[in-house]
Amino acid sequence: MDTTGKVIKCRAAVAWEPHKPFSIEEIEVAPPKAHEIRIKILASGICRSDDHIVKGKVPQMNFPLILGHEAAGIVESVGEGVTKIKPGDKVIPLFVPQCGECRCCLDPKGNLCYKTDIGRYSGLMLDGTSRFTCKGKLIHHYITTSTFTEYTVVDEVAVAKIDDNAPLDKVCLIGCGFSTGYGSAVNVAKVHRGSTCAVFGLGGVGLSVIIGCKVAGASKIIGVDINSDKFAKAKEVGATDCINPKDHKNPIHEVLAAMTNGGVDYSFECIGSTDIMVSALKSCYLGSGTSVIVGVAPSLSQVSFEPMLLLTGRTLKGAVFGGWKSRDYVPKLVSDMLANKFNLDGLISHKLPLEKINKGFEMLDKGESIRTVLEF
Ligand code: COD
Ligand code: ZN
Repeated sequence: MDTTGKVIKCRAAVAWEPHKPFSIEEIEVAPPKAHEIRIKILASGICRSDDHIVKGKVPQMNFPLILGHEAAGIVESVGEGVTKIKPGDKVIPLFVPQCGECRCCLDPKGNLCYKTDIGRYSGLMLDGTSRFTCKGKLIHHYITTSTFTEYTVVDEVAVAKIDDNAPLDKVCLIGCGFSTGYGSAVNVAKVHRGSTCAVFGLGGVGLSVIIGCKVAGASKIIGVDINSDKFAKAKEVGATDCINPKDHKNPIHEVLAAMTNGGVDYSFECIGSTDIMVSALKSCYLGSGTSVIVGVAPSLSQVSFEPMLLLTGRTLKGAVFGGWKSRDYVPKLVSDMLANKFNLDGLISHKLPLEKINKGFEMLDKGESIRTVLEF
């Protein structure tokens, strides 16, 4: 049945209010307006930042809403004026859009886009309205994506067309966690061949940083986590050593300095803790070490450290989405995966149907899963 131009009724996991489990509902998804694309979502990963919203850690967020931002699907229909993407194309929705026109998009160095809804949190399409309703109520969108639903509508600037051969249950991770970690290593830090690296936090994002360090040719990659159960997987994807701060009396930057002739070339904070951000900075070596903030700390928190750490040649950096300009690079990352430049299998620990979404979040909470991919 051709659904083009019609309202689609489908299942979605709706977050009605913070601190409540998701409820699976029948929703209505309006057709795409001009420069919008309606997508049938086939796989969506459960990411830590979705969990932050559920836990009410982003107070500006408008409820009810449909979360999910790490996904892949197939285009169902396109609105007027969409020329480069057509029904049947495989796509990844983008939580950092690329309009191609704003100051950031025109700057070859940055990857943010002024069209992003991160920070503004309107929960609406770029035209200021929503395409979702449920039981007669308006349901908000989430950071230009909303993927815990069988169908979603996304602005054209927030969609990347990918290779027809891409396995959607894997490449969904390129929509957030993988690209964030991998790009932090190869793009933001620019890890060089033969270098030493320390990765703090061995969740899906930290593991993706390790994959990036390995692809870049680092000779020593040290994983740091307070949960030693995370070490086996870290070694499987490329860590050469793993350390647990709980097993050491000395501060962790001293332990790392002893292992690396005075400090690592590159360190990565993949936890979201301001204390660890300082540890990571102290862990990189005097002269030219670089530390990259990857984790998102609680809003309004502050980091404080001795300026001498920077004066003596260290660099502190950060970026969202691994510094990738999304529409330009997501298709390339998918092609690199298909060419076996890296492998995402190790990052997916569980697969569940959409109905089991609450179970997926529970496992994330307990540290039992790396990435759970919901399949529709
Ligand atoms: N010392 C060492 N390890 C620790 C500590 C500590 N003090 N505290 C926690 N850890 C470990 C945990 O045991 C766990 O293994 C790991 O740190 C964290 O992993 P996860 O599974 O909770 O989380 P990830 O890897 O999926 O993501 C972590 C981030 C903090 C990077 C993530 O939440 C985040 O902020 N990412 C996104 C950045 C971004 O661009 N966001 C926008 C959309 S997502
Ligand atoms: Zn832009």
